[in-house]
Amino acid sequence: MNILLLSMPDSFEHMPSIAIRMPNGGLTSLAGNVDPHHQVAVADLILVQGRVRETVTRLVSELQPEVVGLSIMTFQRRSAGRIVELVRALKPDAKIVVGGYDPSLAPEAYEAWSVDYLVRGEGDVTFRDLLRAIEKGGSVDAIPGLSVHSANGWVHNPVRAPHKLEDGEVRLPKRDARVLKGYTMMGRQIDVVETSRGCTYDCSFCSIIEMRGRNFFTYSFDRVLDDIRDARDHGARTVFLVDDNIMLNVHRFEALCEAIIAAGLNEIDYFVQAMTSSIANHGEILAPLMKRAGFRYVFLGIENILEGDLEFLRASAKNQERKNGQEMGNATLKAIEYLHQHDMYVVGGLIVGNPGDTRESIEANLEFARRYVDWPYIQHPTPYPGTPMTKDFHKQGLIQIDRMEEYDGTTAVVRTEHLEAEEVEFLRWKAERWMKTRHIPAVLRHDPWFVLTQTPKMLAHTFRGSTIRSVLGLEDERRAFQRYKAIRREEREYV
Ligand code: B12
Ligand code: SF4
Repeated sequence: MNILLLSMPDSFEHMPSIAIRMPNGGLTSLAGNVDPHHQVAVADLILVQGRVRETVTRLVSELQPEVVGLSIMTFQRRSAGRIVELVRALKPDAKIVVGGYDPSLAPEAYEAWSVDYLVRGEGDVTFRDLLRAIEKGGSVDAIPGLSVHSANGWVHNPVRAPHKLEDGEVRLPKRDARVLKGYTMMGRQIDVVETSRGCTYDCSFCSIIEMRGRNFFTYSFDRVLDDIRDARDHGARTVFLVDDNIMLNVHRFEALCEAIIAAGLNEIDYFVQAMTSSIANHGEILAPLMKRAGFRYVFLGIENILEGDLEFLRASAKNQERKNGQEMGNATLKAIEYLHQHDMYVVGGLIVGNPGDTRESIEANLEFARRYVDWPYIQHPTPYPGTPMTKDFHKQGLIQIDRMEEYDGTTAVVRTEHLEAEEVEFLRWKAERWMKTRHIPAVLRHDPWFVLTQTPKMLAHTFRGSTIRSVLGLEDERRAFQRYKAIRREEREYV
């Protein structure tokens, strides 16, 4: 069968598509796990953000897919709905399947859509089984993890247990299935690689636990190294390790760094998401090893520098520094110190706008980011479907916006007990633009051509809505912020 898999075009403030366009790892994993006789095409629509309709129309007409699959995050739901309508109009007999975080966590939102199947949780085996059933005209009743749109409404089959990755059940992703080009991380081709799935923490804002429960499964190093080689052979010079929590087993992560070095794969730049506690508590050994293995950017889930906010986010434990088993306090500064000592850059993940936040507590976090992080990745708490945080926000009546396309993490959709959502966003927006400019010299040293050719566009993006007058203080910055909000609203019309 011909199969077309699409990831959505929507991006958010910290991933401007001028500079960062990453492949969707889920879709290439699906492509690698279907039976080999199928023709699978993967199209990451982030690569054609300004030409979505034309591209989908062309692909459907060229490939004549019998099955079309869409991978959807919550803030991409509206675009996904429009793409489903387009595909339905172009090829009414195609079976349409939706999967990923949003369909898994909010299946009820898809009930009225013109889609045939919804895959909940990991899709590698569920999708393979579904294709087998469609091809043979067999029953889909016994496929765990699948929801089926029948004449009498939706039937939700039982959940599928998370895949045990060590046993080879999940095969390598198939990068050859990609039909669009242009993946980049500031001028260098980027790819994504998984080494594990899952996490055993339960931060209140994170969708991962609702998606798959609290568990942690790992791929063998042989498989991981093969995957990195495959990414490199397909042109990648930067690899993002997309594990939910790669630092959960620090000793395994150390061994992974050693394995990358031994395999000579350390000429690649690596980007990873890390827990501050792991880096702070093991930094002496870990940080120099990471540097040798090629790690360049480390996204630190700092979340917040204030204890009260960390408690609300249920993120205190993963931000705890320990010595000889004793709790020593917040691990953040220690972790940053280790990374900086070894010339790695800190992408500072902070969440501001929590229920108890005042102007002063938000400013304290912004000041921290200004002083210590190399690239700010400051977000607002966002009530994604099914998370404990969402329940809290509903209970407290703090949700101000329910338009899902605005749930992108940098649009404040909830208020605090003291500040309106829009005020929270204004504070972040005002501070963060300037922080981003400070990283230009570091990128210039690494990727001079990218900086020389793309800086005007990048600055125009970062400062969109601002004018010379507003930058010089001759115009109220709130007016510039309102212009930014209006531009952002227009940008969201991807389809
Ligand atoms: C890597 C990652 C990113 C990367 C790369 C994204 C990319 N291009 O793939 C970057 C850094 C860019 C990113 C950014 C964002 N991300 Co992100 N990201 C992740 C992360 C860590 C891993 C995702 C991954 O690759 N997993 C590995 C693959 C194999 O698994 P998978 O994608 O889940 O796919 C499987 C199933 O979902 C299913 N499936 C998926 N699609 C489909 C489609 C079909 C048809 C079928 C059948 C099955 C299926 O089968 C796949 C194979 O088993 C997750 C999870 C986490 N712990 O934080 C968050 C996560 C997905 N991101 C999230 C969010 C919110 C964002 C942002 C909006 C803001 C942010 N928090 O940073 C931005 C927006 C991105 C943008 N487009 O601009 C949320 C999504 C929540 C939600 N309910 O939608 C998550 C869950 C994190 C969280 N906060 O809880 N992200
Ligand atoms: S540690 Fe990371 S992956 Fe695990 S629950 Fe918290 S935010 Fe999610």
